[in-house]
Amino acid sequence: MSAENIQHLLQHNDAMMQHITTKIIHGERINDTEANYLFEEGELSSCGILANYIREKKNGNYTFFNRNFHIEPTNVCVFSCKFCSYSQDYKQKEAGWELSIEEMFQRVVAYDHLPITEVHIVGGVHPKLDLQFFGQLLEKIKNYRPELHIKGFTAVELDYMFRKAKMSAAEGIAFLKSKGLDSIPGGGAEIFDEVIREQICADKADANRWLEIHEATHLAGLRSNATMLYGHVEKYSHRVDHMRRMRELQDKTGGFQTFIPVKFRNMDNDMDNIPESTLIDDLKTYAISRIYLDNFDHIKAYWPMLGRSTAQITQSFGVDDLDGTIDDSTKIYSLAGAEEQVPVLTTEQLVELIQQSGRIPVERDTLYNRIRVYDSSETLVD
Ligand code: V47
Ligand code: SF4
Repeated sequence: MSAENIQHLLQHNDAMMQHITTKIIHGERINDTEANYLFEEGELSSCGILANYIREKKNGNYTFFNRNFHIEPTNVCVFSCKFCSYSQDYKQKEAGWELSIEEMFQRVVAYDHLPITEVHIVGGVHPKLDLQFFGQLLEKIKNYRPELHIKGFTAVELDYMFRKAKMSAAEGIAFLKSKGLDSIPGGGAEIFDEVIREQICADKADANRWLEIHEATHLAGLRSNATMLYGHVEKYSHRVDHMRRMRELQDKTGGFQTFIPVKFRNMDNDMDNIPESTLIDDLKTYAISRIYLDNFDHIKAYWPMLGRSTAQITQSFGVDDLDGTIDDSTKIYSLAGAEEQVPVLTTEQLVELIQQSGRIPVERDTLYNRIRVYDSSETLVD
């Protein structure tokens, strides 16, 4: 079906669309001009057909998910990103929280009898929580549950920890790896363009530093993810520029696992006058990222932010991975006006949601090893 649809695009009355389609059929990468063209002129349906063709070529009819839970050590943050509805120092509107190592450890203990495979640790940048503190936390979790994959700390958090410890990125990553860190998440990338970054998150790690930390992570043998915060003050060309820098690093290291377009939500932050992106823009952004990032294996949608129905539809626009599973209690999105104020979905519900979209759910671990493939009739019983 996907191949038949793409053949029709070769007869499209738009020559650029025919050209892009031919490239994709031959497995060639599109350039920045072509990506910009898709954003500016591409019809949603055409972008969807191309993205779905690539998605099915790379990942068949499978949609991945994993069972994880979040720990947010603190919402106190030294930075002042304008889109953030979360940071306490900045908003000074409610008491911040700061969890002790023991309190965070007890969150892990609470999952003792549940078959989760990953803990995702991410939070604000607290001026007093340092590399040694987080090293101790990692060590305690690793000693207690060695098989639990620890995905922790955005490049922004790491930048601050490493600078304070006077360590290079390579030294800092090596230290955290020795304590139990297994991979790093994709947050903090926002939009790389320097002028836009100055407007939305002027004081935190810049694009080069974000890329440097991810490169050091890959060179240390750990994988990481990449994100893009879209739908605020940036132009389409900034999205393409952002993805180009990701694609270039991926060519160099191959260390990224997945790309996650993150929709800007405008509730209760300093950018609340900016209207949110439309569903059409959301779907096109997923689709074009799938088309452009030919060296990324996976495109992930974060369902608590988009809502369940939109997350279902994204699976026809390049997405092959849905994040946010059994107990996603992260606050950064619900405070910004995410669709799902209490983002909790049982594994059974997530499996059903994927099956309703005509895809085959696959439970994966963080590194995309398959744990369980659900055939069309199967739902979870444990
Ligand atoms: O970088 C903050 C975003 C990100 C808002 O790697 C907002 O598996 C929308 O990157 N509207 C951090 N977004 C979270 C993140 C992430 C999420 C899920 C999975 C993974 C992964 C990574 O949260 C920040 C920022 O872009 N964010 N405020 C807002 N108002
Ligand atoms: Fe701090 Fe992250 Fe919020 Fe920026 S987005 S203010 S770095 S918590």
